[in-house]
Amino acid sequence: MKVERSTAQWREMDAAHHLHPFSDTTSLNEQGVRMITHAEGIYLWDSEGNKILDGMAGLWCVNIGYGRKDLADVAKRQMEELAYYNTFFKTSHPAVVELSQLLAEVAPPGFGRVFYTNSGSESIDTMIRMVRRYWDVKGQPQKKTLIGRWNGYHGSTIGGASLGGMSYMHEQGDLPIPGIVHVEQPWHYKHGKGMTAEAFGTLAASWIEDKILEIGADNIAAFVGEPIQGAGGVIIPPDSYWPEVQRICRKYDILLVADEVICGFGRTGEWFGQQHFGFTPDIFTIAKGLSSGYLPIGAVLVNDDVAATLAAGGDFNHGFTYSGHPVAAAVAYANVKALRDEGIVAAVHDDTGPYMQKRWHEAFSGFAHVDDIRGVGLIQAFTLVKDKASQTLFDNWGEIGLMCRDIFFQHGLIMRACGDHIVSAPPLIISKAQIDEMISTAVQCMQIFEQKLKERGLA
Ligand code: PXG
Repeated sequence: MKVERSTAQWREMDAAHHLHPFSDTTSLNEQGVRMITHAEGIYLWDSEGNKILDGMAGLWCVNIGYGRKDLADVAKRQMEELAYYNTFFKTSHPAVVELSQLLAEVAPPGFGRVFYTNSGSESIDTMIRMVRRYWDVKGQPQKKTLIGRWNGYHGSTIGGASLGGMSYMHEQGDLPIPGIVHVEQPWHYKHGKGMTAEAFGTLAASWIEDKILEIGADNIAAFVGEPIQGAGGVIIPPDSYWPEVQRICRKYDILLVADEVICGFGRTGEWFGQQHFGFTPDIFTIAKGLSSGYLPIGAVLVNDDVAATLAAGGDFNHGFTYSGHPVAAAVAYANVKALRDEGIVAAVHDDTGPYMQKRWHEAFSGFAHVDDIRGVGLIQAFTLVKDKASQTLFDNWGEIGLMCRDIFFQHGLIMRACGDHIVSAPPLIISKAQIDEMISTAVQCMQIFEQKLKERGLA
């Protein structure tokens, strides 16, 4: 957008008129926003000309990297040809049909059908309505309750925020809605002290079984989880967890839903997180990497049983004006095709993913206040701790994380603090040299951070 104003003018206008997501408007407006004006590859530039390495791929979404002219061309052509038409009343269009077939190709076998939304949150709400409809059609309408996890994140709509396990979201607006319950997350470091990873994974899965037995399998519709919890701080469950969760869901005839909004489209080095962990859900939700964030689009993929059951029920009274929007679908198609045909997902699996994990572990293991260093593919994290030997976390969860995050930001590197977890998920096109650059800046920042901890008497 070519509008020439000064940073100060933009800040003033933003403060006057723009309500930001997940922000304290008063303190944000006092500090003033950073204006991001353009981007290329893995880098952003702000209105003062500063170059920033985006270690978060936007919000875990710009998998293909910024500035792809071919995607812009596709959008322009599609807008000129068919800017919009709906798919409600016995019509379809080439862009959405082509994308649906391509998704069936890249998805694990058996996921041949897709329902479109405009975001991850809408995908979650769509999924909630789908699983409840599924059990209605199956003649078991009492199977209505969904199980989510504490510290899971499934979006901001009323359904998504309810299913997620963020208590600070539940506090605002009387959530969760009825019919949604939570179990503890599979965070080994905190909840499985002294246990082997394998034993802890099995234990964490058993909490789901406990909840099923408490509420009654006849009342449970589905268990829903992110293969790796993203916004919760990159919580990577032990390998024993997901196969055991699958076994439990099958045993009690409960649908298994994977929320692949962050893990999907190559983040773990596989196309979907479920493939990394070796489990097969009945339904999975996607968004973000589907279009690499170039346009808003999300979807829900269902297996043949769910598809057939929904079909047997006749009308499924659900949909959005922009379900399968032609421009978003055309851009998503070009994006997914490029992720596949340019070998971008394969490179994360074979090359840059393993390299990042090696460098990440080596670089941070020497810091006195860094522990639980972890990662898969191009999603990684560590946790800031008060004392490594006793595995003690800092008081006031999140305060130290923000201090650390701000140091990265001041030094031209974006990583996120999720509480005191420092997380990163760069664009999948990041090269090994760029990984080196990212790690070297991060190490410098961590040295400054540990010095600051000392100055403040926290270390
Ligand atoms: N599921 C998962 C697993 C997500 O990560 C959503 C659903 C909702 O998607 P939409 O498109 O409605 O935002 C998400 C979104 C963060 C952060 O701070 C993470 C998300 C969104 C905003 C911020 O880490 N994830």
